[in-house]
Amino acid sequence: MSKTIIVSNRLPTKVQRTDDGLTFQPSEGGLATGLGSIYRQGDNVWVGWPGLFVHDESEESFITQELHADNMAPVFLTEDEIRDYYEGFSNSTLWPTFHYFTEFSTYVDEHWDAYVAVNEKFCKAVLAQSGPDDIIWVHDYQLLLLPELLRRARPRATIGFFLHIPFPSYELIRVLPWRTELLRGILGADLIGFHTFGYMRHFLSAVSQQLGLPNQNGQIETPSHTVRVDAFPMGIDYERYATAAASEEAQAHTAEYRQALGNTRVILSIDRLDYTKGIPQRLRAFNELLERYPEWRGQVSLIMVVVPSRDQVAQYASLKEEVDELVGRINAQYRTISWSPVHYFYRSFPLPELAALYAMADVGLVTPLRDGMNLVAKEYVASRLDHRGVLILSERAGAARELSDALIINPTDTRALAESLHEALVMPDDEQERRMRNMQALVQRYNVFAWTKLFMNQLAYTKMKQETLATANLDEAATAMLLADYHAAEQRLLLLDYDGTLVPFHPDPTRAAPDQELRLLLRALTDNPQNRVVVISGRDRNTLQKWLGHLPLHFIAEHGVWLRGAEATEWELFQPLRNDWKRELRPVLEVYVARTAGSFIEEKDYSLVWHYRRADAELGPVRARELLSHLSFITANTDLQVLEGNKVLEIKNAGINKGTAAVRWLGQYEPGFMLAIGDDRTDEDTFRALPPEAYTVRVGQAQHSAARFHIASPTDVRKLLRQLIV
Ligand code: GDG
Repeated sequence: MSKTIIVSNRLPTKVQRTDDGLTFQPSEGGLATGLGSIYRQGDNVWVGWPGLFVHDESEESFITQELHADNMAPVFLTEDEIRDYYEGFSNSTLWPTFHYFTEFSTYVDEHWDAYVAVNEKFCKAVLAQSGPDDIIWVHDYQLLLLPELLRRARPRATIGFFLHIPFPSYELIRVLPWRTELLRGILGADLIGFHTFGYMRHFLSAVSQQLGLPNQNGQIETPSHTVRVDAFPMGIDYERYATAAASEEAQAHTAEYRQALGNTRVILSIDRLDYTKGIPQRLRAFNELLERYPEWRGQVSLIMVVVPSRDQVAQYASLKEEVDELVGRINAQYRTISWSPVHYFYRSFPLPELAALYAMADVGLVTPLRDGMNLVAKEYVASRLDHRGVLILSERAGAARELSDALIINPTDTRALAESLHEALVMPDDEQERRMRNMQALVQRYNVFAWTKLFMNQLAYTKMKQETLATANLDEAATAMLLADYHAAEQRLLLLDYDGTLVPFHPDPTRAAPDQELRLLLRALTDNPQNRVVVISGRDRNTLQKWLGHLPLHFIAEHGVWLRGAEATEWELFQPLRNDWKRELRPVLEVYVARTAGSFIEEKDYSLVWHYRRADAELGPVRARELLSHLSFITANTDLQVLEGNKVLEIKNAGINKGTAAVRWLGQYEPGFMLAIGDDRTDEDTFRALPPEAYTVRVGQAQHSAARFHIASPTDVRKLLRQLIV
């Protein structure tokens, strides 16, 4: 039976060295709770760093044993690794870049090297725990390379990846020197999850522009597998916060705070110290409120909990200074003997105290400049047992996509934010209740358990679909069978597509001429009198003639329009065809060339092709869709057909395709062995036209293919063909 392995930078337990020896403190984080239901079951396990440095082996094996009993497996990291991989690459390169703070990003090769090495270390640790068919769920930005490393080692494994922080626009990703490796790393997964649709869109766009891999409804075909990308907004453990707020302990704290604050209204903010959280912006807005609405002086306080974090990184130290100074200035200016404008805590609180603060706050103020999701906003909602209170939420937190009943603000708009604070403080009770109840219903339903279940179900479904739709890999066993049938047959027919099959795609199609290796290979195949080798291509006959005409090959050109036998000197038309329509349609294509830099028209005898491989990676497919719909309109009720190929649209006579042409060859020759290899939709016609015993092979990873097998690349195609000539 397969088991499930969770992987994240940190384990859900913090191991600490104290005077009394080692302590094991379970983490209270939302992720740990949500995934608790998974990793604690059966043989499942959570792999991650236990949070301390270990220098002797006996301590290491003690910690390993203790954690093992709780279904955890530690990855021990050194001080240097934490400095370079965690504080360096993760928190000083990826964190600022992914949160749109490129000005804080550092680009240090040694940090990258450490990042690669630690991801490899995690890979080893996961492999030690897992078998070939296990389910592995990797979390967050510290482990972006891990999915791909795991895929290489365990091609059949089911791998999920979830990013907890934003995925930014490609314009930021492209700044990273290691962008290609990072994107490839993530693409090792079968299912990739983000908090919002916007992050997902940015990722798909980056993959398309950086790696040239398009997507269809969030599905990307990589050479090795199909990847699904989707949005899974993370939730919280709703009951945990609702119960904590209702607990006697929390209520005692509330009473205590209330007594100290008197009738003062409370605005609450809680976050880790981070430049992404908009802490200074929030203080400026509060200051603005007191300036614009003097009536609130003495009436409302901001309780601001800031949890110390990452104090090793320079920007965090200067942010701390800025916050200290702003708080000092506001308090110095407005404080009275009986009232403090800002109650500032630079430490963390135990849950019952936190719950008491949530439960009593009139306003929950969440103002990040960027935030993947922001769970504090949801926790505030879950804690309001009286259905009162107003949430003010930054439009740039992932949570804003769901919590539309909050007052959604732009955190840099100080005046508007001050106005929202005022609006929240004067909001009538019934409106507060209506908004709060709506948000509570949503946060309760889409809680962290629902999130975990949805992701795991989608992961299983993605894998199941891959397996049912995918063609079989032409692996060693299948190749051996193919070779045996090939050798046993007296007559063999090989139908070989050209571009994307015998040669890789070239940005300029006129420069994809056969290299010497290919010419020799084709020569050797045709030297065997038992073989009949047909190059079956969409290219025009003159190009095929020029590039390969000197070899005793048979040809099908223009997707079946022209045929030429190896002995023949002339090309023959498959059937009489018209081409006067080209005069009318060419100007339409020219309009699209004029509007799409890099695209161009190829004219063949009986077809017109619009190529967009060299156009902008995002614009090309958009224009192609537009042109396709335009052409479908013009060609309706004619005998023309518009064909979508690999970054091309081709207009041609209907009813003629590679398949119909291939069948003619078949009828004339009656081979005992048939092999057809091709890489795109036009080759599907060939696959479908052949009898079931034929070896039909699609290049690349394709779902919904009529081929029996797939093979990774033109390099592998050549390798296979070489095996036929020995
Ligand atoms: C990432 C993304 C995304 C805070 N102070 C105290 C305390 N906390 C708890 C909160 C909350 C958690 O810390 C913070 O949650 P966030 O959602 O703000 O962010 P992170 O976990 O840092 O980071 C973020 C999240 O992943 C999940 O995907 O939402 O966008 O950056 O749970 O309650 N808890 C206690 N005392 C405190 O003083 N007990």
